Amino acid sequence: MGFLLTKMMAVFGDREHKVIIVGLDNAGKTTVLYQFLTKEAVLTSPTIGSNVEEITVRKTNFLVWDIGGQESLRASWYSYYCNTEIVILVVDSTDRERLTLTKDELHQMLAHEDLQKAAVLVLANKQDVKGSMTVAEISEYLTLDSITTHSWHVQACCALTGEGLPASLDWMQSKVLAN
Ligand SMILES: Nc1nc2c(ncn2[C@@H]2O[C@H](COP(=O)(O)OP(=O)(O)OP(=O)(O)O)[C@@H](O)[C@H]2O)c(=O)[nH]1
Ligand SMILES: [Mg+2]
Repeated sequence: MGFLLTKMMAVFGDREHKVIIVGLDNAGKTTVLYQFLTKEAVLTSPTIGSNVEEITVRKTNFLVWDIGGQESLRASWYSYYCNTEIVILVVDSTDRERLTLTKDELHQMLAHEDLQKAAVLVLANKQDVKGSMTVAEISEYLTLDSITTHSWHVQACCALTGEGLPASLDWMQSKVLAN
């Protein structure tokens, strides 16, 4: 019976793994979501509420929620946390002024009880812009090395071209398959 179930899961795919995409407004979250889905850059406008899409990576199904990042919306991020396996934090690598704010949001999120088992993927987005912060700079500002309670990974990317996003999906898949 166990063998049959394993076979069926291999053929029809696994259950859905919940992912949330968070980050400040204008970070590029919606662009990331639709680049994951369509492999193209879409025209976006600020997200009021959320978008949700199913994304399949070699038979691993993710249900991906892209949540609006404007200040007034951040207070309700927590309502999306329940059962989340992966948190994607999108950072605008050109936005040096608000990196402290992103750091505060990240560490506040990690303290939430509904995210205790979640893994964190930090996307250093907008790497195409000249003078954008490097992965090393962002990791240092966000004090990622101090995170010992959650599994985390940081990835440089450009959501407009999709560069760095296939590697992100590979990491996400390896995380959920390891659980
Ligand atoms: N240069 C550059 N621009 C990007 C990149 N990713 C997104 N953008 C642009 O950044 C702007 C904001 O992108 P969105 O995806 O709407 O940002 P968001 O994080 O969803 O914003 P909210 O919904 O308000 O929280 C848009 O003009 C995008 O085209 C990137 O990698 N490089
Ligand atoms: Mg958006």
